[in-house]
Formats: sequence, structure tokens, C-alpha cells
Amino acid sequence: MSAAVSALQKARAAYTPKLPKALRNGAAAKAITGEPTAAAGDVEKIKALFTENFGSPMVTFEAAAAAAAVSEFNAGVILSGGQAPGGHNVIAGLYDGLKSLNKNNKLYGFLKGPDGLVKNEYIELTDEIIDAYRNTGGFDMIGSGRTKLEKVEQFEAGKKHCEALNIKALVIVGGDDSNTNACLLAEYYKKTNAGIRVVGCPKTIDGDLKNEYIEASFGFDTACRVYSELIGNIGRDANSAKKYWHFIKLMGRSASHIALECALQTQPNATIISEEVAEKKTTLAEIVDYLASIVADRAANGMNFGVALIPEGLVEFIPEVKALIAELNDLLAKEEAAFGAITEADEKIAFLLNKLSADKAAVYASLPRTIQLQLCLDRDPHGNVQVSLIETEKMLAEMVKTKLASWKAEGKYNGKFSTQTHFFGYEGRCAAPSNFDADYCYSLGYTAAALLGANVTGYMSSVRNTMLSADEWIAGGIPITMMMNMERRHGEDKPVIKKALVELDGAPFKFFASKREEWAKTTSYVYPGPIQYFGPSEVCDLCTKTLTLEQSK
Ligand code: FBP
Repeated sequence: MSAAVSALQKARAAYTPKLPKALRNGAAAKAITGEPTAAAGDVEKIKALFTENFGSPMVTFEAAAAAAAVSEFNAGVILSGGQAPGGHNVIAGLYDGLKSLNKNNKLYGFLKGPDGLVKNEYIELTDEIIDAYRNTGGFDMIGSGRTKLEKVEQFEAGKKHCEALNIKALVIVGGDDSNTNACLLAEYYKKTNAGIRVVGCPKTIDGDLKNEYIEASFGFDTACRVYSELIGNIGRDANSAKKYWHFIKLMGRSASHIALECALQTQPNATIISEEVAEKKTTLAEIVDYLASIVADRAANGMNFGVALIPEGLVEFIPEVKALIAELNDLLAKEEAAFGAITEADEKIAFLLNKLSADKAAVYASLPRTIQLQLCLDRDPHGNVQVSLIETEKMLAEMVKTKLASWKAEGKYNGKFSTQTHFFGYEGRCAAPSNFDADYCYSLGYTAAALLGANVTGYMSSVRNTMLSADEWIAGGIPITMMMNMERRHGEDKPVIKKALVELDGAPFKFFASKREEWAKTTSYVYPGPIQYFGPSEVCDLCTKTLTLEQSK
């Protein structure tokens, strides 16, 4: 860490995160095991694939009367995937938990994500390093990466490197894919008697790694608060100047949890929820019509301004665009050399229009030129379109403008439409964790240490009851196999953790749906302001609206 730190960071370093009661005497808590578990779907297939770990019981911790002696062991930690606020506190909680088990335990941080394990790049984490990063945002303590840990050669390389450091346990901090891989690694190490336990921690600002036992992925709270602060500020600017429509794209690769949470926090005039688009098979033209109608209705009432939220993953949920992307993926893979040789943008577009099937070509032709080009940018290592690079907010603003112009020509609309576009994603991923995330992450890390102390493998650290005060939080572990089902990936059926998309019959969406018409017609913006770290509990210790609505159902 650089020597210069902000006044807030200095003050924040002294914050002591709250822990569940069961862990306050240390991580050597009493592990209570439940009934054997099954899987989220395709039970027989998951059982056949995970013969070692399938059926493990849930674990819940209770405070031990006296700290039990746990023999010394070393552990390694890996941060995987996109940054999320609170990652450093997971590591700090893990470190403190491991030291409480046995003060001679060592924690190694593998550098730049899963690659660090495979390539043997690591640092030993010390009191000094941990203290410098307590309650800070970012993943810069050890870095992160998106390499997938899935091949036997990688598992074997990891084993060799762990053996050299006497590492008996690995903690993988990641999203659904990384925790799926943690589960595969745990299975492999158990099957091959490697003597290395593996535990996961639920991370992603996207909020799509959650279920009955994992109430939230860490980072979602802080990231949504940062975006909501910015959206609130923009709403106030829009309502002051009364001359712009702001189209704001919000991160979230696939699920729309972030857009929904920000809508609940700020009450904008329009919010598109991708899952609803997919469910209702809404076309791109219908989305444009919907937004243009809100603009026109507000204009008719003298309000030529507004705020619209667009989820990042939207394009992949609009049925005809999804089908177009699928065909483009195949086409670009097949024609890689020929397409790569074209340098002129217009020629690229013409090449694709010529090769696409007629219906897909029609959809492609209907898109603004910039989007046509963005759709043929390089795919990510998993073959996915990099949705964060597609300027959906600009596309919709442009298409709404065209629609309004045609309505104007028909005499149906007589307003002014000037737009500003924004994309909020990176602004929130490394923010200093809110009190919720600081406490939750520290507890997740400490719970991971308790799980390692309890000698289990293939579990995800779980902290529940988070709506209540930390006194009532329940720390435990959930077998990762319990969250799995089979899904089609790259033409093959694979065991994966079920991704949690926005549920249209869930309380957060239902609440939003009951309010959106009113928010469209009126100017009912809420201005949440910046995250508060010091001050009254009712502003510092908030839970997300999503969690509040989900838990109060
Ligand atoms: P994770 O699920 O790995 O935490 O990443 C989430 C995310 O922030 C998405 O919201 C976004 O689409 C993606 O990462 C962008 O990643 P990158 O910066 O690597 O392109």
C-alpha cells in the first residue's frame, strides 16, 4: 500500500468488524452437523459426479465453552474474478480466524487469482500486510484473475505448490463459476488423498450467488450504494436543470439485481429488468416503445427530463438479440481468419450481414452502427460476449430518439429529448466496504477459518440472519454440491452452481413492479447520498432493499 492514505482510510482502519456470537471466542467453535444434503437439481447426476463430497451435512457453529486446541496448519487464499468491496476483510477475517485456531498457522496469498496457485506465485501474509488493508476496498493486497481452475494439470500443479508450503487448506473467494471450480478441486483433492481441504466464499457485486443459505454475495451492498448515490445525484441534477434524459447502464453481467436494487433505492422513471424481458419475450422494438412512451408522457406533462436504468446484461436477454449473438459467436469462431483479415469497419459489418441467416441479419441491420461493431469484439476466455463493452445505454438512447422523431412527424409527440449516457460499474467495485460488507466479509473469512478448523472440505462459508444484529448472525458452512445442478455449457452438460437471477415472483421485483408506473409519471427520486461509515446506526448499518424485502416476506 502506498504511504499516503486518506483521512477516511486512516480512521476506518480502526473499525472493528462485528462477528457472529458463535465466533467471538475464536474460530475453534463447536460444529453442529445437520442432516445429509442433496443438490439444487439433477440430484442423481450430481451424486454420481461428486462421489466424495455429495450429501455432506450442513454445518452450524455454536460458541465453544473453551477454545479447543487445533493442530498447526498452513492455508492459502485466492481471490477470483471481478473485484468486490470487502475482499480484504474476508482475508483479514480468515487470517485472524486461523491465528485464533493456532498462532503458528500461516496464511499464504496466491497472486493474481487462480493463476498464482498454478504458477506458484504467492506471498506470506503477515500482521503488517493484513493491518494495512483492514476495511479497505479493492483486491490489490494479492490481486485477482479470471483463469478457470478446472483441469487436472492445474489441480496437480496446485497440489505440488501447496505441498511445498505445507498448505493443508485453500480458500477460494469467488462467484458461482469460481465456487463451482472450488467444488471440483475439493472433490479431486479428496479423491486423490491430497490432504488439502477447499472452502469457498460467496463474492460478486452482481448479487447472483445466493440461495436460502447464502443470503447475499459480498460487495453487492457497497456497490449498489455507490451507484445509488450517483443515480440520486443525477436525478437531482435532472430535476434541477430539467433538460436531460439520463440513460444509465449498471453492471451485472447477467442478472439484473443491481439495476433492481438501485431502482428500489432511487425511484427512477424507468428501469428495465432483463429477466422480465426474457420471460415476456419482449422484443427490442417493444423496449424502445416502452421507454419512448414514458418520455412522451412526461413531456406531455411538461417534464422533458428523466432517469432510466438499463442492466448491463440486457442484450443477452432480448430473445432476438440473444439468438443473433449465438449465431455471431459461431460465425466469428468459424470465420476467425477471414473476419480478422478485414480492417475496415463497414466491410466487417457487410461481411457479417452477408453470412448471417436472414432473420438474424435483419436484427443486426436494425442496430446502430456502434453496437454492430461492439457485438463483434473479442469474446472473454469463456467465449462470452463482453457485455460491459456493449454500450446498450447509447443504443437505447439513440433508438428512443429515432422513435420519438417518428412520433413527432406523426404529431403524437411534441417534447424535447436530449440525452446523457452513463455506465456505472468500475466506480463501485473497489469502494471502501460499507459497514454491512465490512462486517459480513470479515465474518465470512472468519467462518471459513472455522470450517477449516472443523476439517471439512467442499463447503461454502455461510453467514445468515444478516438482517438482524450481528449477535444473531448464524455462522456455518453449506456443502457446495447442495447448490449445484446440471447446465448446458459450450455444448456439454456440466455441474454448476445454480445462478440466482431476479425472481419475478420475488418480493423485491413485485414491490418495484407495483411502483414503477407511479415513478414513471411523477418525479419521485430518492437521493441516498454517500455511504456513511460513522454516525447513527440507521444510516450506517442499512441492509439492501433487496435483502430487506426478501427477508420480510
Ligand atoms: P464477478 O462475477 O467475477 O464478480 O464479476 C462481476 C463483474 O463486475 C460484472 O458485473 C461485469 O460484467 C464483469 O465483472 C466485468 O469484468 P471485467 O472487468 O473483467 O471485464
